[in-house]
Amino acid sequence: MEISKAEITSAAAAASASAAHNSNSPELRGAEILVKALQAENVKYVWGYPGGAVLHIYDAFYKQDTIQHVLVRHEQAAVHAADGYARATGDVGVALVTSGPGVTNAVTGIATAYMDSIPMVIITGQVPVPAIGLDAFQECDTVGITRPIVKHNFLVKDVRHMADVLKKAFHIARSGRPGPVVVDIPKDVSFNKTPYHGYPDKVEMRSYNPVRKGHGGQIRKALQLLLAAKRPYIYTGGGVILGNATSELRHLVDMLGFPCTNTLMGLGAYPATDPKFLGMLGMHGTIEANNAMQNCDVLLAVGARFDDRVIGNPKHFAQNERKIIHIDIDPSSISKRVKVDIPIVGDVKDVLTELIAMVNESSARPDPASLAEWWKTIEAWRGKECLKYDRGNKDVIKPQHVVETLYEMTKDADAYITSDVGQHQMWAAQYYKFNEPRRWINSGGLGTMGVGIPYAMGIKLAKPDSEVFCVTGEGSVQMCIQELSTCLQYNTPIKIVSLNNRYLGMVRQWQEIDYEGRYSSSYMDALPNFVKLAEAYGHVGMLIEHPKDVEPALREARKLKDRTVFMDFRTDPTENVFPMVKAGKGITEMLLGSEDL
Ligand SMILES: Cc1cc2nc3c(=O)[nH]c(=O)nc-3n(C[C@H](O)[C@H](O)[C@H](O)COP(=O)(O)OP(=O)(O)OC[C@H]3O[C@@H](n4cnc5c(N)ncnc54)[C@H](O)[C@@H]3O)c2cc1C
Ligand SMILES: Cc1ncc(C[n+]2csc(CCOP(=O)(O)OP(=O)(O)O)c2C)c(N)n1
Ligand SMILES: [Mg+2]
Repeated sequence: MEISKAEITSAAAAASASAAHNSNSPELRGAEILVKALQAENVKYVWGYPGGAVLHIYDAFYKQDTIQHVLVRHEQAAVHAADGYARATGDVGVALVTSGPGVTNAVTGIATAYMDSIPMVIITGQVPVPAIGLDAFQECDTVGITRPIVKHNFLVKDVRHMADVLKKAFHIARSGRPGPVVVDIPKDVSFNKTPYHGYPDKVEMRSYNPVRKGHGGQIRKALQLLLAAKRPYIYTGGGVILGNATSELRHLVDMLGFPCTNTLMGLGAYPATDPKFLGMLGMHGTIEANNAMQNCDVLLAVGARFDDRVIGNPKHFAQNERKIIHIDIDPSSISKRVKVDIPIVGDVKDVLTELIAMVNESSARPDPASLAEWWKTIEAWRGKECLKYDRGNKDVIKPQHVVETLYEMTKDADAYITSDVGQHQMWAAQYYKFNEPRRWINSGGLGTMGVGIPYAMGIKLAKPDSEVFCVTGEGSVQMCIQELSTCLQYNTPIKIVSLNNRYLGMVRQWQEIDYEGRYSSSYMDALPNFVKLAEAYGHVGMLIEHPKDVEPALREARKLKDRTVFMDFRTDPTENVFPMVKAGKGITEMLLGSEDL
């Protein structure tokens, strides 16, 4: 996104001029202005890791007591924890890292947030302005490195710009299509003083004005299409959650009686236990969700971006000439991968509110006979029960059984579920029925192994009375396992549900299907003793090897409210995730079980 640096400079110059006239303005260091800005933005937690370039900032943190700094064990986890906090609360997540290696360690976290459009501000230390470009100690080109993975980034070269830049950073992060914003602060800028005349209360950027309200004419056209549809389908994604529009979505779906699906990022936007919900769609979606996508005649896409994991082979998807309506706040998301008929650029909450008002005003309703016929077809697909598995197995723990048991035990509880990346992530998405938004926290776009523990600890800090479970695999969990130490220091007792299949299971599954079972480097040998490892970090470890022990173990772990518990479930190493659409196939060309291999 382009925001002219001149705008920032001129605003800052005006600000400093007005400050010069105001002799009462106190002189503050850049680091102190940063703290004031974070306080003005109501920031309660910052996850970070210190180093030379940010020592003035850490000193300013030491002198205040409204913001809690959480010292993580690796910068990647600082960004993930702040990201998890943002996903669960809807607030901007804030992380702080030092220059050079602090920044490069944070890159994975920033890219993860960027791919899923998560509002974040990442403060990075930089070498002093005169040293920039001189291969200074711990120097790296943060603005250059992060440019492709941020919504925007700033290098603050003058302390007089500090307050203004931070105001803009928070505004950009949370408005429009949200995303991470990096603010790179050289050490001398955090040390230098300038008169401080308060945090700006308004932000104006000529070059950045995201549209909220959709075009009335387009919404009306969409309504006409929807009401005339014979086989309508509502496909919704992360945008509904990001835009806090779940109640509007539910209202619309209920009014129309249409079938509805969510992407991996949209789970919880529509209640999974409602019969109008067909389950997740896509590569590991249900038969009914994928078949409805392929066979509908009018598709309403709401805050979803037609990801390749969702539409499969675009040629196959295009075989059906359905009419597509697409609501998205980001014009660049529209017709990016799939050509749409009625684009509506706007905020999902505003647009759905208007659409609902128009439905209310209109006396027309979808033809009940066609809709009933469509539902009959869908129920036949649903009748195939594509998520059934060997439920009664008494010998080996089926991973699906662990997730289903967790769901049954916590469905009425105040619970958050994070996950890592792999088979376990898909089983969690398929078998845990999310009825509320912001309860399912995972990395969809970048698919970053290692997010599970940091996400969970970020959420637990903000929601101390909620139960937070991290469904993970023995591969992923080792990527940020050092954060068990942070969990102890900050008393964030989380419950780790590790589906330990001794394999990089998702890789093994692809090797089984596409590489004739040549399991090249996907077996996890020499795993640590996770029980002892958990204990070494001061937590509780449990080894669960038999199906009959699954439920008692989860019950026992939940009782240990104040302890972090690592549950090492030894699951079936040969289990695969079904349904599955192989790469290059159409979304209805699903493998339904091992008999299809
Ligand atoms: C192992 C693995 C397997 C996967 N398999 C699947 C699968 O089977 N099915 C699946 O669905 N995904 C799957 N994914 C996830 C997939 O890669 C994508 O992350 C996901 O499909 C994208 O979801 P989304 O379309 O909802 O987009 P998001 O990334 O959530 O994007 C949200 C969209 O909403 C828009 N938006 C944001 N805010 C607003 C607002 N206020 N108003 C309007 N619009 C807004 C944005 O501009 C954007 O276009 C898998 C990921 C992994 C790692
Ligand atoms: C950082 C990172 N490296 C590699 C991958 C590729 N990858 C996707 S799933 C997976 C295996 C995950 O193994 P595990 O955590 O044990 O989960 P399982 O699939 O066995 O449930 C790998 C290596 C990734 N997504 N992220
Ligand atoms: Mg595994």
